[in-house]
Amino acid sequence: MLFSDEENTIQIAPDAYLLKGFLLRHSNTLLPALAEVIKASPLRHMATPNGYQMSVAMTNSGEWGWVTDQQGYRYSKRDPVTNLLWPAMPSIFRQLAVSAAKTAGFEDFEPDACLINRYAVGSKLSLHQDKDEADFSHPIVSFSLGLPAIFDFGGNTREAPKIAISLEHGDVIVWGGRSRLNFHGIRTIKAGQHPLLGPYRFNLTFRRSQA
Ligand code: MD6
Ligand code: FE
Repeated sequence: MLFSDEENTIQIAPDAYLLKGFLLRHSNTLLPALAEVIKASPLRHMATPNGYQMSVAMTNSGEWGWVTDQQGYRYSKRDPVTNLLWPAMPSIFRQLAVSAAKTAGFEDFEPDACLINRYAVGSKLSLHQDKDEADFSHPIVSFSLGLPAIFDFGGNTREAPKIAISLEHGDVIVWGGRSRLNFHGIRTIKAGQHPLLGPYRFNLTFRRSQA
């Protein structure tokens, strides 16, 4: 190994860490599991409460899934497209998310939701807070796969200064505690081809949605 785990764990804010390359050795198990989830609950462009269609395509796995429509943002046990429960969270997803949380100092993370975002070239995610979960004492664990992206990470208000973080295939961000409600977003994805995922970036965010 070129670097120790410690050298790959970079603090980006209070209680927020970038785990550089954390998933790199696991593509061969993660990607087939991702494909299975997407087969059961296909990626779709959801509508925001004010009627726009998101440029990012989404689906979920786990007991709960994040959804948005004209009624607002919320967690739902069922996929509104299939009317079935969301596909179970693959055990490789859960194991890696729990292990990443531990590496960042969050010992008892038990995710009940995994939101899957697929970014095509040209898509982006505007600055937002993740605040639809019941208890902000739980962290969020975020996996980056495929094309690279620039992640803007701000503070507790929309206007607070932001840092730009480059996220590549295999990177994980864990954040919680004092940074849990920080504003963040993904800048427009640039054209490219990833050897495993083609012209796409996938992001998996693991959350504890219920108390
Ligand atoms: C993304 N991620 O990386 C979007 N939210 O595509 C998020 O919005 C996010 O990465 C909360 C915590 C980590 C994240
Ligand atoms: Fe977010």
